[in-house]
Amino acid sequence: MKPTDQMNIHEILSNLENYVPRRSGWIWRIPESNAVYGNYEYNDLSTPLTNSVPLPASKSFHHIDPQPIQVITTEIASGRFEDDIRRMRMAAWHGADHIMVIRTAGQSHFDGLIEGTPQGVGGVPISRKQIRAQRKALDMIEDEVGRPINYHSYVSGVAGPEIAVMFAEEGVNGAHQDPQYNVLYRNINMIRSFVDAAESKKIMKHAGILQIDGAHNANATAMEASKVMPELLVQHAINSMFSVKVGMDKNLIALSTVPPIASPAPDLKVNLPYAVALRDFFEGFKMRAQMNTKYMESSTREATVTHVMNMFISKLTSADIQSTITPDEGRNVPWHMYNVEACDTAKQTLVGLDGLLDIVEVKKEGYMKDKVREIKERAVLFFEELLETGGYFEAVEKGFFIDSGNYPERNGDGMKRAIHGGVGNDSIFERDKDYFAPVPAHFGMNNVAQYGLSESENPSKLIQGSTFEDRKKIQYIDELDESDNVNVRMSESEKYRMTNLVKPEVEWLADGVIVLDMTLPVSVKYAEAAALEIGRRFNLKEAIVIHKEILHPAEATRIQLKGKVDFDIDLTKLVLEEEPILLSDEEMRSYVEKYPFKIVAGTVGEDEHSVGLREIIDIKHGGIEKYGIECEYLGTSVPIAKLVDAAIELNAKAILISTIISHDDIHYKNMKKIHDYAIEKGVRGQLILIAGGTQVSPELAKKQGMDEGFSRGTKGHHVASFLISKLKELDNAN
Ligand code: Z98
Repeated sequence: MKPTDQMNIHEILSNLENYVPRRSGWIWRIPESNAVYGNYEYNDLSTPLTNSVPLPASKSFHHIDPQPIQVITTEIASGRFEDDIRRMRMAAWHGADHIMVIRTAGQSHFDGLIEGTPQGVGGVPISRKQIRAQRKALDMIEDEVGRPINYHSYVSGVAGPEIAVMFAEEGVNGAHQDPQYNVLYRNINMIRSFVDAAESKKIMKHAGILQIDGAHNANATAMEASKVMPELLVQHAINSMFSVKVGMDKNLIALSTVPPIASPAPDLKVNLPYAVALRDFFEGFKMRAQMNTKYMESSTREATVTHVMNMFISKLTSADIQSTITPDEGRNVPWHMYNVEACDTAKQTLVGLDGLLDIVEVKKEGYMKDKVREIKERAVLFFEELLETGGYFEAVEKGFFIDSGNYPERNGDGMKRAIHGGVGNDSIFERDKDYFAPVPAHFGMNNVAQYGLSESENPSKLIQGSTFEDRKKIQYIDELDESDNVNVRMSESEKYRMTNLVKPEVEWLADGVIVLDMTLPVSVKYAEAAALEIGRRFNLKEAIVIHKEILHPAEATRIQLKGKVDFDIDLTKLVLEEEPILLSDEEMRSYVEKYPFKIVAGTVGEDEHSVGLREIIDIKHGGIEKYGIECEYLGTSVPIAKLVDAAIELNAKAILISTIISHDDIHYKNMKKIHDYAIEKGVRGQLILIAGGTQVSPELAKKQGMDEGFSRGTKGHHVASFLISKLKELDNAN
């Protein structure tokens, strides 16, 4: 795959039945010791990428792209796995190496695997074909970025063990697995869920799959998330210890932790002691830190600040995986650009906080000590009461969990589930004495002795290998539904796939979605209606307001409006502007240092508009002075002759003239005048003449005798690049 080429999804889908994932198991980032990038030494980096998109500001730091040590997660959930593949590639280039694919709504209740590739709602239907295609794509993407990419989805619901087997077969590297999730959030029978979990965990262990638990869901569902802190610790404890007992390594057991509250509450005062208490209790386990989404509204700015605040805690408490949920959760629009932005926010923050723990220390006395102890005590008391009640099942039946009281306070609004209730009730049977499963990863009693095998032997050898050892035994089923499948979807958008036609896209190829961002000088009530009317006049289809922000109750409202355009753009019909050749800052500085030169400048004719020209000259906004070019500014409304005479007297190499006024083409007339006067004086050959201004067309300026013209949007960098390139050209010519 070439970095300059788009991914060919057809190619990924072809010959899938024979594709063998190249590896299984989770891979952590590799630390980079003694990392030096540009002028800086770093303490907590991982090895760099071979292909990536650095942060925008890296341009001022020799284009470096240091990668933090934390694994970075992005959640992908568009409903069309084929379009998500392209999003995965973008995210990987921005530093994501944990791609979490959210499942379609309702899949938890499917009692078995599904086949084919139907379209999903709020996520993709997890199927073998979908998983295999995405893992295949990620195998290619990880070659491209030069870093292993962990692929992740969910081992939950009534088909948990079946999914775990499929994940092990298909090289999935991480999964959420926590029976409490089934019980509390999906009303799946608790006995069934715990039995299934034992089986699933055993399989995940066999395949080296990292497990993430489900405690974060209590943050999201609790009435007040700070009140469930004791319960969160209890939930983590139950799932972690269960996993350890099944045989998983602590190194592959991750706790899903979310800071419970968000600003304007005092974020750090609550979230930091909680994070410290968690680390104290669960030493040796891994932490997957996720941002707080409970209090997230549709403001991307607010969500980003919460994300950054949360990452400060991650860095202070050494989280291992940093999840990046985007404001999409707030407004339910899974967009490519927000995946990319959130990955950049994580990278920027974590790299920016490099070395934090070598600089500051979290206090172990006073407020922190008291608060951490209080959280731990509440959690221990909660657990003690749970045991006294008879255990987890009885406690759930009594509504211990997701209660909005701060334990030991209880408000009686917890989520009660009956031990003998829920989906899949009464579906667990005791194994017969001669029960035998010819598989290498199996929980509990397996009567291998009856076939003359010892405990240490792999029972699957009796069937010449299970699907884990012999891939030929895996049943690959392609599409089952004729109308709801990837081939049909792709044929509908084929016109836009790697062709010269383009439509805007935020979610699916050629969905045509764009966002208009506007400020309306009225109250929110009118602003919303006015924005929709603007959408109509823009001919936007399905326009809806996705964000409104009061700038002042009466003065103004900011609105973001989303809608679809129904036209496309033919790339072959576009007139592309020639890219200016820009020299690097270093190259320009070293040239001027070696060959210092001067320029003279002024606005000409009767033009008093000096701002543009000063921006081009003054160092303040990156003008040409910055590179060491000496500038003699002669002021405004300078006569043409004065500029040329000054240039001769000062031995300047160039004259910069500027005009905004363009009545009667006065700007072009002045250009011609200065060119002619320079000829008359016999200096045109040794002077570079440049004209700038908002109404200047470079082509027309050149027609009037200028060496170059610059229009709107010009920066000092452009002018300096031109000047120095031209001087080099003249030097070479002489
Ligand atoms: C995350 N932001 O992944 P359904 N098990 C657990 C979960 O947390 C989830 C599922 C299963 C979240 C995304 N989490 C939502 C512990 C979902 C998914 O029933 O298929 O939706 O299960 O961190």
